[in-house]
Amino acid sequence: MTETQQKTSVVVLVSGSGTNLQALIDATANGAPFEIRGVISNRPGVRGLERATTADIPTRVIDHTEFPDRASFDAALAEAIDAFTPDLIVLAGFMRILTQAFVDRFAGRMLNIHPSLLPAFQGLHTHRRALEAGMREHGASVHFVTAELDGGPVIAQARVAVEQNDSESSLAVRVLQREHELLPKVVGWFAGGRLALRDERVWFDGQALETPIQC
Ligand code: NHR
Ligand code: GAR
Repeated sequence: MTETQQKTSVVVLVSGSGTNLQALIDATANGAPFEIRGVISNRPGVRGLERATTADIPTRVIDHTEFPDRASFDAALAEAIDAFTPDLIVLAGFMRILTQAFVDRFAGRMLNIHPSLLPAFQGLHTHRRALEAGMREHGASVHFVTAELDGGPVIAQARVAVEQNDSESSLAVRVLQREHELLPKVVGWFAGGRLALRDERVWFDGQALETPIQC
């Protein structure tokens, strides 16, 4: 990237502690090819908002409980995002299901990090469900967001071995550590122009991915 080129601008959506947001902030402080233009939370007062403020990143709260339905919440969220004119939207621990209209508006430029080896364990409580299913391997995935919940094409995954004595929280901690490497890496690829969503597939360096990249 030359000096005169703008960095890829990112808006991060959070709902909670924001440790994945922190990993992105730390990456930008270490020369990553993207900048975080804004952080938006659907919940007031969460740690993710504090992390943004500490890093001098503008924040917005769009509290979903103040809207009568998903469509009106999503319209307000889209407006808040557009005010930052980002190249990319990253869902980092964002906990609201998004409508088809919202997803279509940002098609091909919205990523989510999900705490499972997709397509296994879409939805919530993934660590508990992986343990209950007796999985020996678990992990996290970054995918393009489509209307199908956690069903968009997967870009990359990080795998974690499940230990005999793992609890939901011990497993979550190890997966989260890997998320913190995985997410900045994939966002960096997008910023470098290496990633695209086309024909419902992930393209990486000009080739359609057959399987997710293993990180
Ligand atoms: N929206 C669409 N259209 N497609 C995806 O792939 C999405 C999405 C919105 C969020 C993140 C996802 C995850 O990684 C995500 C992917 C929330 C729920 C959920 O059930 C499920 C999956 C994800 C995020 N949310 C409840 C709801 O009614 C609320 C739960 C809560 O507030 O705690 O929206 O796991
Ligand atoms: C992460 O494990 C993320 O993958 C997961 O929530 C955690 C958020 O942590 N996301 C979801 O479950 C989305 N429904 P963080 O707020 O510390 O980044």
